[in-house]
Order: sequence, then structure tokens, then C-alpha cells
Amino acid sequence: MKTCLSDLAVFDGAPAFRERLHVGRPNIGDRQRLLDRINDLLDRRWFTNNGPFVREFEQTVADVLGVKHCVAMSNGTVALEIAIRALGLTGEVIVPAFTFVATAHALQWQEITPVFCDIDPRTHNMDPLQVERLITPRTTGIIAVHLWGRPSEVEALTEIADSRNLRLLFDAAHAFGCSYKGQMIANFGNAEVFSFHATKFFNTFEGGAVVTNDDELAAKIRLMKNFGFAGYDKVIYIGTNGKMSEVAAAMGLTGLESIEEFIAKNYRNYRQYQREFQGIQGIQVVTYDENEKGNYQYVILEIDENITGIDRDQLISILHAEKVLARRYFYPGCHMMQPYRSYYPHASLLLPKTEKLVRRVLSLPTGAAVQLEDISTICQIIRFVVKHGAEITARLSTMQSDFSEGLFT
Ligand code: T4K
Repeated sequence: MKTCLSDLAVFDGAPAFRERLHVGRPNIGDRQRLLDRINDLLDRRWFTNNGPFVREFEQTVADVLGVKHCVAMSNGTVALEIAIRALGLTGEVIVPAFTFVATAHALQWQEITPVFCDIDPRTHNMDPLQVERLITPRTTGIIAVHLWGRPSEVEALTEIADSRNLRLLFDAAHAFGCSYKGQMIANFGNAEVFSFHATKFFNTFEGGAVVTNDDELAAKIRLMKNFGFAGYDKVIYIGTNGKMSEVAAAMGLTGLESIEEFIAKNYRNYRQYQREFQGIQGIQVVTYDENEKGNYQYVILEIDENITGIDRDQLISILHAEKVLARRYFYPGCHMMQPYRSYYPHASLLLPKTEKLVRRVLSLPTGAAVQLEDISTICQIIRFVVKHGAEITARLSTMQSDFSEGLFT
């Protein structure tokens, strides 16, 4: 319990936690089920190349999401790269700047220009009005991100893509298990891409997938993720190695059996954070539409420093000192990262809403590894800090040099 400023670890008080609390601690599921599956695959000596666990995993995912095809991959970034190539994207593709850098890199890697689009501050997702303004004769597609698992403006984007003859891909890395108007994310655009990275609430250690209802596209993607092999010694297309391994699929199948439990814990945590922050001026918990299916894997705060008297970075530094490793997802925005920063030095002028948001948001620890008491402690610290915002800011400014060094580590 923090009752005076010197209780804060940043001012040499004792940290609130002994062990670090992370954003993105992996969920495991039933450990014995996983170990049994690993034993099976060892006995079988079939480790990769479309093995039985991968096939079972793909079928289960497709069934759960009500989508025709799931092509499992080694990770979400490769899944994006392959989907982009299979869709024939070239020239320019419109993407949000407010996303994990993989969304942009998957394009630039193939020498396609990511054209950064501003967001709607209410949804944190790409603003369709801005998308329209960015279309040029070189534009071939749009990649929208369902950020935090909150669906993008699916209808508006579909309409734009259809009317302008563009391909529409959704980066659904955050949105496994989420729905839009009752239909599972997986069924929109030409294709959607998931990440099953360790930090996602549902993981395959590393992994990802492209899902689509388009038979032809799915067949092409299957070839592309396996060097273009259509049979022994028969390569009919350019391809790469995007295959998911059997051990990854074993983890995925195990996780799928516990998915409702993972979501229930995330939801419980999200509600607890919401309750704890109720009525705290200047702090807003990003909300989810409870009429839809959600995975609640991200607990995102927006800090209005004009009200709290303390800015997001100061708050995050204070939390890190307490061993709460809150994250600044997705600071500073893709447009400020290399190589984009050098390519488009004036991009920030065109992205005022992104620029504002990247300075306000932070992501808090959640998932099965986080207990309700942990959340109460985190929230108590944040409430205390906000209550004494101006005072803390003044004190931090006197120690600014050591304060800004070594933080966010
Ligand atoms: N599109 C979007 C919108 C994405 O968010 C992502 C990935 C992708 C595409 C690409 O999908 P993948 O190719 O990754 O499948 C992490 C993840 O590496 C990344 O998958 C994820 N998004 C992104 C949001 O978060 P970092 O750089 O923040 O990871 P890192 O190493 O700092 O770990 C985050 C936290 O998780 C740390 O506090 C420690 C904890 N952690 C991490 C790992 C790996 C654990 O507790 N255990 C672990 O095993 O990117």
C-alpha cells in the first residue's frame, strides 16, 4: 500500500511486487495433455510438414470460427507476408500506423509501400474516411487491423475495397475468438491473419494462420507456405517455408481445449480493472462491446495528462519501478520506426490522431498469470499516482536524467 511519495519504488520505496508482472505472459492450458501430445509426436517421429496435429489444428480452428479454410503457419508475420503475396498486392497498400510493426514490415519486406493511415480515436482502428483519401492509382489493397481484438470498420472498408477494386486483408493478430455482428472474425475481407505468438492469450509458442472462405486463395497459400510443392519433386509456384511444426500444433490443440477458461480469466481481470478505475478522472479503460464475443486479452488505459497531472511515460516508469511491466503498445507508431521514419519524415503531420494516441495509451498485465489481488495493487498504485500527479511530476523532474535512463527495460 502506497501512502506517501517515498513509498513509491521510483523514490526508493520497496517495489510492490517481488516478481515482475508482465503483459503477455503465456497461457499454457492442461500441461499433461500437452506433454501427452508431445510424447505422441515423438513416438510418431513426424515433426513437421503437414503432420496430423497440424491438420487437426487447422480443422478445429476452421470449425470454431466457421470459416472454410485455415492454413496454419510458423508465425503471424509470415502468414501476413504470404497472404499479401497470394493476394497479388503490389505498389501501395493502406495500413494503420498505429499497429505492431509487423503489419507494415510484411509489406515493405516485399517492396510494397505501406501508406500509413490515421485512426479513429474512439475505436483506435483505421478511419475509413482517411483510407479513401489515401487511395492513388498505385493502391492495390488495404490491410486493416482489429486492434486489441475490437473489430475494424468492416462494412465501410469492404465497401471501399469493392468499389475501388482493391483487395482487403485483415490483420486479426489480436482478434482470435472475437466476433463482429455475431460472425466470427475470420470471415471478412479476402482473408484474415491470426498470430498465435506466445504473448497472445491463445498461443502455439510461435504460430499464425491465414483464414479465408476463398478456395482458390487457400490453395495458393497452401502451396506458398510449402515452397510451392504440389507433390513429390513437383514445384508449381514460388514459395517459402511458412509451415507450422507439430509441437506448435500440439500446443495449439491443448490451448483450444482451455480457450473458454483463458477468456473467462481475461474478462474477470478486465472487469476488475474497470471497477478499480471507475470515477478516476483522466484515466479511461478501453472498453469492449459485450454483445460480441471478445477475448479481452488487452487491458488498455488511456491517460489524459491534462487531468492526471502525470503523463503516460512517467506513469509507466513508476509502474516499472514497482515491477509492473506495463507496455507502451504501439509507441511510437510504425511511421516513426525505421525504415519508415527515413522514407516519410513528414508522416506524423498527416497522422495527428495517431500521434496523440501513441502518447496516451498503455497496456497492463492480464491473463491467467495475473491474480485479482495483483490487479488491486496495480490499481491502488495508479490511483495514488494520479491523486498526487502534479507533486510526483515535480519531484521526478528534479531527477529526470537518471529517471529517463534505464527505464522501460
Ligand atoms: N500484427 C499485429 C497487430 C501484432 O500485434 C503482431 C504481433 C503481429 C502482426 C505479428 O505476429 P507474430 O509474427 O509475432 O506471430 C510481442 C510479440 O512478439 C508479438 O507477437 C505481438 N504482436 C506484440 C504485440 O507483442 P514484443 O516485442 O512486445 O515482445 P516482448 O518480447 O517484449 O514480450 C512482451 C511481453 O511478454 C514481455 O513483457 C515478456 C512477456 N513474455 C514474452 C515471451 C516471448 C513472456 O512472459 N513469455 C514469453 O515467452 O512483441
